[in-house]
Amino acid sequence: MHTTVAIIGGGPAGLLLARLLYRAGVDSVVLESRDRSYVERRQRAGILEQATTDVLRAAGAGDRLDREGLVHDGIELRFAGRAHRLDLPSLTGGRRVTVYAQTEVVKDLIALQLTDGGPLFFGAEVHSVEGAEGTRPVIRYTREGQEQTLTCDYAVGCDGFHGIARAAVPEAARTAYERTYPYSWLGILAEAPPVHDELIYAHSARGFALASMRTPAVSRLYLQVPNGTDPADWPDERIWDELDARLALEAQPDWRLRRGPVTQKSVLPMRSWVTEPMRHGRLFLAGDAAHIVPPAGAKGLNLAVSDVVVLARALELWHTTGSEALLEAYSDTCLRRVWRAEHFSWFMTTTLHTDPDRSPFDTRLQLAQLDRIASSPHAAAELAANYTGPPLTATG
Ligand code: RFL
Ligand code: PHB
Repeated sequence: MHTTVAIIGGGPAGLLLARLLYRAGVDSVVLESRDRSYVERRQRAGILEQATTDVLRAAGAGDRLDREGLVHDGIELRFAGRAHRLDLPSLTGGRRVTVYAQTEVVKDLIALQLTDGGPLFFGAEVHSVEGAEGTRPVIRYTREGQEQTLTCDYAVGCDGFHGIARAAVPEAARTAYERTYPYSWLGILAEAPPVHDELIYAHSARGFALASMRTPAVSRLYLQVPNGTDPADWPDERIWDELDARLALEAQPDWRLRRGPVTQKSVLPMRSWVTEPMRHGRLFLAGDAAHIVPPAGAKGLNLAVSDVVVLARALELWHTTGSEALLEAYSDTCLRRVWRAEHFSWFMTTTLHTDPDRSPFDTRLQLAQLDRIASSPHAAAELAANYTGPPLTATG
């Protein structure tokens, strides 16, 4: 089989790329190793930047997003027992974010692709990408126990951090930049209405906590925990008690989260990581296959979306005119936005978490920084601009 663009991975990056290419009249095939229900259920991101919702709408995937997505005009920072709201539109000239789970984005894109789009194969595990330096890369994969090959004009690795596409770039041709952190997140999904109508990011001496949501009836909550934590050591009541303690407000001693049945519980390590360049010959990397951010900045899914928007435009230009100009620029164009998001995600992480090796001096610096954000419109505007994300322009 031959296709114009072979897409490895059917997460948000691969699915949206397929959608954008289909609308631009460029053939593609998506190869996804997992089955459909696994991909649709994987609990991950929750916050979509304005540019991301604009792209999803323009791609025809905006109907349910517009009906069910929760548009948020603010976030709350809690530290030193006090709450400070950042009003996103007034700080950014009108930009907002939307709470709409990655699971729902993925469901919408899969449904569209299967009813009106190119081939999307589940259970198709790619083993290798060969010939990226030539004119016709070859993808080898297994599906239904059969070894298969797919040739293409361009291959795109949208196969996430643990994918195989990156390995097709010789080690000498790539550089990785990495930072790990001495803490993880314990995340739960609970059938309990969110306690507040906006997200709460809390700094406390006991560690970071985040109160997010999925729907008006479902909360998504996170606690900073040590690396290597076993979720079994955190019975539900212990989690709720700890969340209450970390989110406590001095002026409202009776403030408590609303509790409900916990339906999912997992521990997520965090890391910052970028591989450069994001292209090798006719192989491109997009989304988590090329870069990872710690989740406190809510940027991972949004970066995956901005990468594939840039790539779809570049492939469309090549397809209609033969010009490779935008393909040549792809890596540099994306990396600019990627490094901005890396910096912001690192900043949110290190400002809000309790480092086990911190000194009291470090904690005072964190509090001084948070106080600056709460009291200076300039500092607040900088955070709000990063949180809502820059617009997607022709140059990324
Ligand atoms: P994905 O979603 O990992 O998809 C990769 C797909 O490739 C498939 N695959 C293969 N297929 C074929 N052959 C192979 N050999 C393959 N190897 C892998 C996999 O099965 C999978 O389906 O990468 P993608 O598309 O780049 O999307 C990236 C996002 O998933 C990720 O950045 C976000 O979830 C990060 N993230 C957040 N991002 C946000 O923008 N806002 C948030 O609020 C946010 N919160 C989060 C997050 C990530 C989290 N975790 C679990 C790390 C919260 C959490 C807890
Ligand atoms: C989430 O709802 O999963 C979420 C929200 C904001 C973040 C990270 C995760 O910064």
